[in-house]
Amino acid sequence: MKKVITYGTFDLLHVGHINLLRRAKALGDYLIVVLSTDEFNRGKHKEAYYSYENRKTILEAIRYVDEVIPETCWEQKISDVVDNQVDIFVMGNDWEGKFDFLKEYCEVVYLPRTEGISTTQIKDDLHK
Ligand code: C2G
Repeated sequence: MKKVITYGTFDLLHVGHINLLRRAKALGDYLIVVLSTDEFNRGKHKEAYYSYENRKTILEAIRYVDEVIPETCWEQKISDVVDNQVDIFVMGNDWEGKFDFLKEYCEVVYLPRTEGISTTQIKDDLHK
C-alpha cells in the first residue's frame, strides 16, 4: 500500500484544497493529512476561521482523505514520515524546495497551486 502525506491548515475549504487533495491521493492508495492545530497556526501568524476540530471534521468527510492527524510543530515531518511508513510527501509548489530534506526518507512532490483562490482571498472579498 502506497502511503501519501500532506500538511496544511485547510481553512474555509475551497477548490484549491480539493485539487491538491485529489492529486495527492492519486499518487498512492492512502492519504494522511497533517492538519495545523490552532496553536500551531498562531505560530504561522494564521488565524483560522474554523477551529481545528471543525477543520478536521470537514477534511474527514472528503473522499480523498483517509486519515487526519494534528500538526503541532515544524519539526514533526521526519517522524511523521518514518512512523507512518509514508512513501510520498506532497505539498503545493508555494513550498517548492522547502521540504527537500525529506528526500532521504520518502519521495517529495510539489504540485502546482490552483490559481485565483486562497483562504486569504475569500476573507478579503467577504470584507468588501
Ligand atoms: N493550495 C493549493 N492551491 C491553492 C491554495 C492552497 O494547491 N489555491 C495548497 C497549498 O499549497 C497546500 C495546501 O493546499 O499544499 C493547504 O494550503 P494551506 O491550508 O494554506 O496550508 P499552509 O498554510 O501552506 O500550511 O507545514 C506546512 C504547513 O502546515 C502548510
